[in-house]
Amino acid sequence: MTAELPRLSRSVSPAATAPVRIVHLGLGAFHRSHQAWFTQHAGDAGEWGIASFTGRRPDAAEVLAAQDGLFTVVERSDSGDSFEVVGSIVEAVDGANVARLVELLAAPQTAVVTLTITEAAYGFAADDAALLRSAGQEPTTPLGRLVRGLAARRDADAGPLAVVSCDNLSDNGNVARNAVLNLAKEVDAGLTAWIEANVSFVSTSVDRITPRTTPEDVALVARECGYRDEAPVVAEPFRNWVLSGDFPAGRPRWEDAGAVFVDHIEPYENRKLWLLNGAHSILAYAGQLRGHTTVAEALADPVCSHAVEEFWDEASRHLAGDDLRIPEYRAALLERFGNSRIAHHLAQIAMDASTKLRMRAIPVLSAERESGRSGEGAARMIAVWASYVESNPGLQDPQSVAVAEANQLSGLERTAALMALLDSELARDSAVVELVHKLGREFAPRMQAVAAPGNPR
Ligand code: CS2
Repeated sequence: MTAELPRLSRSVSPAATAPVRIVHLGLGAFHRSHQAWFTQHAGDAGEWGIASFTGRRPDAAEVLAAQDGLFTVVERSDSGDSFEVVGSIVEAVDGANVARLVELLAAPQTAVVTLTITEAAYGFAADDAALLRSAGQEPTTPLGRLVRGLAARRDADAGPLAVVSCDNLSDNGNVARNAVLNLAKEVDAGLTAWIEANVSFVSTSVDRITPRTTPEDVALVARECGYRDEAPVVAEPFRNWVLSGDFPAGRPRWEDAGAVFVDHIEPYENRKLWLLNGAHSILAYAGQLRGHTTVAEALADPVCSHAVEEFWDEASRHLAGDDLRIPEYRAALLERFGNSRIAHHLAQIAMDASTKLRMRAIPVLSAERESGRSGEGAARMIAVWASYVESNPGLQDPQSVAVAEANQLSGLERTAALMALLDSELARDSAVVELVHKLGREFAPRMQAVAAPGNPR
């Protein structure tokens, strides 16, 4: 029955093809439910097409290219689903096609580069630095490829542009700037000067819960929409985008779609990273240790929800400003997490812990200790991770070798070695290590959890 349906395409669902003015690196579900959705809903959407490049594998580009870049956003609320075809991605490209990236970045009409490359991809990649030095070889990481493209833009004298990081990192614009400048040095000294003068790095806080798409979602879209979409994306109704920085070559009117432009982004970033993402990380490890699979299931367990509330009380003390509306934000989060129709898998959140906890637990733990308190709520986030990796040593992590080495140790030594992957100073503080260790024992593994699947982005 499904096989007889027409495949989604621009003839099945007529959508104008806007000219490419945005290049995206990291074509995945979140990019499609967030930046592509906001671009579609900008008042001037007709002028802004996205060319979106995959990361490590070509698959997502192949599936999307076969349907002219179109895909369905399934907006899943407590009460039901609604369906919308998004057409802002006008070109879906294999990330390994660096020649196409270079061509687009050298084009003057390209004005914005957005990134969802995962938190871990902002570290320095020595291999890529070497590839950038050699003219005949192409870099393999997203930022290496971006630097190649920026060099081409300089050579073509194609003018300034904005790079917009949409990854869950605090100060992500500056982190992106530093990472790009470090790699650009490998090409030539003139490139760093050109980037400093011509490329604006915009910081953003992004938010929309986007669980992995399942075969059931694909079947649902076929049934409800009457076409075959091999790449629908499921998302909660809530979405948020806060941006801070310049767009020297222009940008879509994302504010028409609800995006907010601010001068100082840090309080918004911290509110989202600590309250939403921090709670996610607690639920990911504590929840799986206690036998749960999804965010909604874990939150319904009083042991887990208590751990979240305690962490939120600590974090909230360091979130200043009335317009942050912390009580309302917390209440809204409980509702969003409790949406049981969204099967947001804890295993999806658990990956890349060493990068995530550095952003989600450490700032709150440090701030609490500086204020003379124990920081037990934040320490528990680290403790449940430490317990989790004891029984799941294969958890994907950019520092997996160091995690495995720490796992060879035992007791306080092991806890200190894991802490050192997050913050070397706190790892030397024996009171903190003892606290984390003690809290971890309360969540000692009771079950063998399954290995985490690959990264959905
Ligand atoms: C999650 C985020 O996987 C994770 O680490 O905490 O992907 C989270 O769902 C998004 O940031 C929500 O906007």
